[in-house]
Amino acid sequence: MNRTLVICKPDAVERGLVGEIIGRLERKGLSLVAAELRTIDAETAGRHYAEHEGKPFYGELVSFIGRSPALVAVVEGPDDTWKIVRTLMGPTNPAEAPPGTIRGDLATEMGENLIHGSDSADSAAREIDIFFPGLA
Ligand code: DAT
Ligand code: MG
Repeated sequence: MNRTLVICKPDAVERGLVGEIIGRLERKGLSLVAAELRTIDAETAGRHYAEHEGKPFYGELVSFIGRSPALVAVVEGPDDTWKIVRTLMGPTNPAEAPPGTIRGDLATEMGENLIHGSDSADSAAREIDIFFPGLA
C-alpha cells in the first residue's frame, strides 16, 4: 500500500467542505489512515512549505495555513496515491482547474484552494513524517 499527506486547509474547514473533500477521496477508493484537526503553527508550516521559502506569497501562505484548524490526514491506496490525490485536486489555481476536480468545483482563489496533496512519493514521505511521524 502507498500513502500520501492530505490537508483540508482552513478554508475547507471554515466552509464545511471537509466531508465533501474526504468523501471524494474515499469514493475514488482511497482510505483514511490518520486524520486530525490541527491548528498548524508557523514552525510546522515553515517545515511543510520549505520549498516555497523566499517566494512572494510565502508569508501569506504560512499565515493562511495556520489561521484556523485544518484537517491533516494520511490517505492510502494501492499505488502512486499522491498522484491520484493530485488528479482529484486539480491544478493549484482554481481558475484553471477543470470541473470535476475539487478545486475546479469548489474554489475560486489561489490563496484559498481548499486542499494540499503531496506532489511526489518523496514529498509524501517527508510531509507525513512532519505531521504523523512513523506513518509514512
Ligand atoms: P499546490 O498546493 O498545488 O501543491 P504549490 O505547492 O505550488 O501548489 O503552492 C503551495 C500553495 O501556495 C498553493 O496551494 C497556493 C499557494 N500559491 C502557490 N503559488 C502561488 C502564487 N503564485 N500566488 C499566490 N499563492 C500561491
Ligand atoms: Mg505543493
